[in-house]
Amino acid sequence: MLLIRIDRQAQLPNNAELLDSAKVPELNVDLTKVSGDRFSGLSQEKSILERKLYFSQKDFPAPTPSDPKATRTEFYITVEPNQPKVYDPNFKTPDITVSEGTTEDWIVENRAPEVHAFHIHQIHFLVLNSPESSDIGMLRDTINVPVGTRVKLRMDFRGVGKDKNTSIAGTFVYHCHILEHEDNGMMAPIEVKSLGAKVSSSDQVRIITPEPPEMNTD
Ligand SMILES: [Cu+2]
Repeated sequence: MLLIRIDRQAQLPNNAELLDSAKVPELNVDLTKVSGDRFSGLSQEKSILERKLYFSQKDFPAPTPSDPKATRTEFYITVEPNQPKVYDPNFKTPDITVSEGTTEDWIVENRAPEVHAFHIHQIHFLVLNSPESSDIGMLRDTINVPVGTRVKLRMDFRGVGKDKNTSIAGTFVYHCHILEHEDNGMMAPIEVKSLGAKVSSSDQVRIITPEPPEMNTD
């Protein structure tokens, strides 16, 4: 199985948490030449659903004796038509539920006054559109979304590869890759429902985790 991890995060303003992955050499993938792995043919897949997500944030007064004008900021990543809320680690219901075996197109907008970076665990996406033209056509798990712009991503929930030894079923998170934002609410859970019948009991099912060891919640 070929695992492709592509990170281009050096341009992030707050990259203290990203030093390790920033050293990962960039990998340019010719999609037409990728075959026999779980990313094969993603550009030709038909998206079953388009979702719109957006980054936003809100400041609240948080005066202290030394700084009566101090504020704190809540950060949100929201899927329409939900209302913005900070991440609840004790969530009962995931914000998004998808079926393994599908692909979806997600538009991620930045409606906040600063840059945010969309990052998802467990899967990768194909960048269909981005204000950064060099992002387009790349397989990524992280992408910068500059202020007032949007990206369009083909999310690869196909999971079970042709060799049927991989599965991405389960619950995991997507979040802003800037640590301060993620820690202050900009994260949400997604559940990938198992393909079930398509994976027989004789198949060896293994959860793959494309995340390298990183600091903090990643
Ligand atoms: Cu952010």
